[in-house]
Amino acid sequence: MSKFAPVRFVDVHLEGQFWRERLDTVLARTIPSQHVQLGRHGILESLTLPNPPPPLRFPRNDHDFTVQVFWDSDVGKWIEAASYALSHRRDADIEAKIEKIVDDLEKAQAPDGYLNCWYLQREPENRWTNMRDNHELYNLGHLIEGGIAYFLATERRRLLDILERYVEHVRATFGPNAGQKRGYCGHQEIELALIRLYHLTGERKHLDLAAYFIDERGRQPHYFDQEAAARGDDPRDFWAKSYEYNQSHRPVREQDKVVGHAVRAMYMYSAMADLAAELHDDSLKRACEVLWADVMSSKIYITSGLGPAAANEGFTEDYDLPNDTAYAETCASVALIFWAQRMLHLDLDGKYADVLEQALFNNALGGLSRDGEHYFYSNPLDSDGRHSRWAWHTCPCCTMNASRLVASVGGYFVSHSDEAIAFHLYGGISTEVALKSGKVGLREVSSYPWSGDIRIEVSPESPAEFALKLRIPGWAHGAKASVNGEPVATELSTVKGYLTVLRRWQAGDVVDLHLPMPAERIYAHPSVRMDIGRVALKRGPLVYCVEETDNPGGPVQRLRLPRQSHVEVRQRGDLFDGVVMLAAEATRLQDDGWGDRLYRTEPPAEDPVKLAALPYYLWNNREKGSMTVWLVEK
Ligand code: FUB
Ligand code: ZN
Repeated sequence: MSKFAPVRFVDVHLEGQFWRERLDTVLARTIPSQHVQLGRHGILESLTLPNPPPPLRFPRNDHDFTVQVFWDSDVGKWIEAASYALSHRRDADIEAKIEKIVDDLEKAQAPDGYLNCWYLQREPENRWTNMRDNHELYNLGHLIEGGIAYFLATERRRLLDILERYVEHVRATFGPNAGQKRGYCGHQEIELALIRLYHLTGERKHLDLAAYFIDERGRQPHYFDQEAAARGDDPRDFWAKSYEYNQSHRPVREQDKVVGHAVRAMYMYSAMADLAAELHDDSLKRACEVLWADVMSSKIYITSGLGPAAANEGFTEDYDLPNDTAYAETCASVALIFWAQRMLHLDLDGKYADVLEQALFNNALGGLSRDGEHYFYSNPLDSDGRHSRWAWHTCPCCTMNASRLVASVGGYFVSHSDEAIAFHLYGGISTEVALKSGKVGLREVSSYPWSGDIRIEVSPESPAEFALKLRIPGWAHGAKASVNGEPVATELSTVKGYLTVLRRWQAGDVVDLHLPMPAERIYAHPSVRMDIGRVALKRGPLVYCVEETDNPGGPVQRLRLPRQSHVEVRQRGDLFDGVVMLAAEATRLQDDGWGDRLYRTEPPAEDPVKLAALPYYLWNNREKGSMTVWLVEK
């Protein structure tokens, strides 16, 4: 297995305009405004265990469920995102806000270490009785990730200490021994958090507990059946009807189809990939590869959205990818990025980085507005104009997934082993990497994703031989590279999506990489019935859409793009601080002369128009209006 590990985001300086702007927006606007929203919606107050508890803000639904059971996770995710922000720039006000939360959690913690504010406040006698639905370990997982991030940013370990006490309580509660529960959480997340805790502390017991939860999942007799019976419920009354919903229908190594709730699935696969790497477990690696192949061959949107259905917030049948009703939750794409990064470090294969990049620049980035204070939860690829960003949500999970992703995005650019450096993403960064041969300064200069012209300055502290691996994205045909002006045999030296330049490097060496970025037409497999006769536009990693704001005159669904029409690339310096748009001659169906008829024998007239397409992630940042990704092609 490859020994590549990512360079941490704190060690990667974002210098390019694209990511600098997103990061500054998240630091200055998203993180503070999210704290305001957590306060406004009663989430911060819930940590103080008000007695008597206030009425529910979100009454229990028909399945007796309220999103308030996972409010602790929203706090954990905010701490994580805010701490990533602190790693970039200390901020006394944000730190005071986190300290207040830590005070509340410290006071709330039960003497035995248990710490779940919902149960402590509202049903203390029922803890650990409904693992299937009530997110107790999911909440802990997000708090752990927050505690780790806060410790790394500030070296303050009070929150981590509180959570480690809680983890000890969990370790005593769950396990194979007499008196322990052989359970696991209905919403995976604790597993990857425990692995991160293991990485931080080096304590093997955290890795073992993560492995226990993964190995136990889906075993018979089924824990969720037993637990339901113990509650006096009939397990058959489970609203989702199948344990595919939470990927506990079979032991994880026997799962070969991606099913159920998309976020749960992606968090679980991320943990499986982590465990495969840590434990050299080929059966887990193989399961991940099979699941990866399944989702990539028939269940992912062109924008890397996952999970078409709102009913289970997840997957349905193969090729079922409706555009206007696409759920494609922002959280699921962020979690796909986690999984893809872990797969990439199991096996340095550009196919994983391609998906990571595709998710990042399209579905995931689309989840956060330009102003940094509005969000998409679901990310349809077609809208009649009614789908709009919101400032907060009854279920705010996606908001902090967007902020924690952007605040730590530097961690996805570069990896290294003892003798090699690998660039996965481009966009203007500088960093320093420690190889066996010594330190190497790296500066990558580009305006990626707008341009594929990339320059990398390599500065070892003393001349040394090592391999520099540059990702050649799957979409880049005819890439060219040179070192100090001397061409490199790019095609010959590219294996599994990475161009390897092995040489004795010295300070001042410069690599130029050219990734051609023409506008491309993309077609879906004919089994995707919704996209038959349609075409999408793409350039580099960016999927484009047509939005009514740029194409006034009625719903954009009436536009038709002739197959022969040349798609031009247009710089627009005046829009969103600079953006590359696409333009093409097209036609628009007219409704003149239809009167009140719904059907007629003559087709509608068409007028010529110039179509303008915008990167998908930027849509709905101006006036409301219709939008579509898949255009009718004629
Ligand atoms: O259940 C916690 C989170 O809320 C899930 O990950 C999202 O899909 C949303 O349902
Ligand atoms: Zn979400």
